[in-house]
Amino acid sequence: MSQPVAHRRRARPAVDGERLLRRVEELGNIGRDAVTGGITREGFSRADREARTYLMEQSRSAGLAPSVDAAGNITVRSRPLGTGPARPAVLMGSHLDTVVNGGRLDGAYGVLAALEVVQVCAESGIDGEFEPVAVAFSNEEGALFPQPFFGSSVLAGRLADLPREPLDHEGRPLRGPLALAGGDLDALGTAVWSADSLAAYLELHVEQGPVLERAENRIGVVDGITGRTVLTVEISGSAGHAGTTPMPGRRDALAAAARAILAVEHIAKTLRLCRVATVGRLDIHPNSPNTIADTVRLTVDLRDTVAVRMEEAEAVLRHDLEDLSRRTGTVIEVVARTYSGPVSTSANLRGLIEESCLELGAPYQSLPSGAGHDALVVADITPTAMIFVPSVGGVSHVPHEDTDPVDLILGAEVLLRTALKVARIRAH
Ligand code: HGY
Ligand code: MN
Ligand code: MN
Repeated sequence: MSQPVAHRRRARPAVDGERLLRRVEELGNIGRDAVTGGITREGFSRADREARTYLMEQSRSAGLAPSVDAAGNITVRSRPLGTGPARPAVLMGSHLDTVVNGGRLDGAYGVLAALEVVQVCAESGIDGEFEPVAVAFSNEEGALFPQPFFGSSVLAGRLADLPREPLDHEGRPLRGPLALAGGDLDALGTAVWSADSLAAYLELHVEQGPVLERAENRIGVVDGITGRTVLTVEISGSAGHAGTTPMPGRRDALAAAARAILAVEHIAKTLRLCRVATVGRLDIHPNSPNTIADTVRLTVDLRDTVAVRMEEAEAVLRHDLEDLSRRTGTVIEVVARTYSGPVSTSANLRGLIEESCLELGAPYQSLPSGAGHDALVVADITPTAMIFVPSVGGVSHVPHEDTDPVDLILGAEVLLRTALKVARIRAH
C-alpha cells in the first residue's frame, strides 16, 4: 500500500521546544497567586475561562481551528470540522483547570503539548489516515463543581453518570458558568463522540509521583490508571450556643465529621481495603467559633487499581457512617457520588510509545498511574494510552510542582512520534 504523500518525502517533523516552553510559562501565569506562587483555576471559574481564552488565541494565531462543545471541551484541529475528508481522530490532550493552589503543569502541559503536535502536523502538511486533534477537557479536577472528569465523561457518553443540574460545593448551579465557557447544559448530547470517530486517545502528563525520578527514567509508559470513587457526604446535626448547650445531647455535626474523617483514613491506612483514601475538603456551617456546627459536607476520595477493592472499601465506609449516625444522633447521607473504574491502557499504543522512546534514546519504564486522568474515561470508547514525564521531587497539586524543561520537550516529542505512528496504522 503506498504511503500517504506526507510520509513519502518530508523530513521527520519535530516539536518546537521553545514555543512549547513559552506557552507553558505564559499559561502558568493565569490564576497564579502572587504570594504562594500556586495556581488556582477551578473548572468553570473566571481564571479557567482566562486559560481557555489563552488556548483559543494561541490556536487561532497558529492558523488552527479551535472550537468549544456543549460540555465546554475545547478541541483544536488543523481546519474547521467539516472541511476536508472526515477522518477518525488521533485525540491528544488533558485539562486546563487546576486544583486550588496547584502547579502549572498538571493538565496544562498535556494540552499545550497536544496543541504543539497539531501545529507541527499542520505546518508539515501531514495528512495521514487519521486526523490529529488536540483537546482541553473541562473540569477534570472537580475542584469547584464536584463532577470530576466532566468534559471527558460527556465526550465518552457517560451522561447518565452526571447529575441533571450539577451544583458546586456551595450549591450554586453549573448552568451559568458552563454557558460563560461556551457550553450548553441542555445540549450535552451534541458533545458525545462515537467510537468510530476516534482512532486513539493519547494523554501526556507529568507523573505527579517519585517513580521515574528515583529510577532515573525519563519517560513513563502507563500500563494502568487507578480507579477513583468520589463521595460527597453531608452530616446534619443541631446548631447551638457553644457556651450554654450542655455536652450530653449535643448533635455536633463537626465532631461527627471528625470521626468520619478518621474512619476514611482507617479504611486505607489500617484495614488496607483500598490503596489510598482521603478527605480533602470540608464545608462547615455556620463555621463560627462559638456555635456548634449544624451541617458539614466532606468529600471522600477512594482509589485502587482493582475495582472490587474500591467497592469493598466503599461498602465498609457506608456501614461505618450508618453506625456513626446512630452513635452521634446526626443524619449522615452520601449526597453525591462519581465513580471511574480502573483501566488498563492499550497494549498496541504502549508498543508505539516504546518504539518512539527507543528512536529517541529515551530511557523509559512502564508504571501505573495513582492519579486519575481523563484517559480513565476516554478509554471507554477508544484505545487509550498515557505518557509520563518525571516530576521533580515527585510532587504535584502544590505550587512547586515542576519538571525539567528538557523532559517537557522530550515528552512532547514522544507524543508527536507516537501520534504519527498511530496516524499510519489503526491502534487495535
Ligand atoms: O485527582 C487526581 O487524581 C487528578 O489530579 N484529577
Ligand atoms: Mn490533578
Ligand atoms: Mn491532571
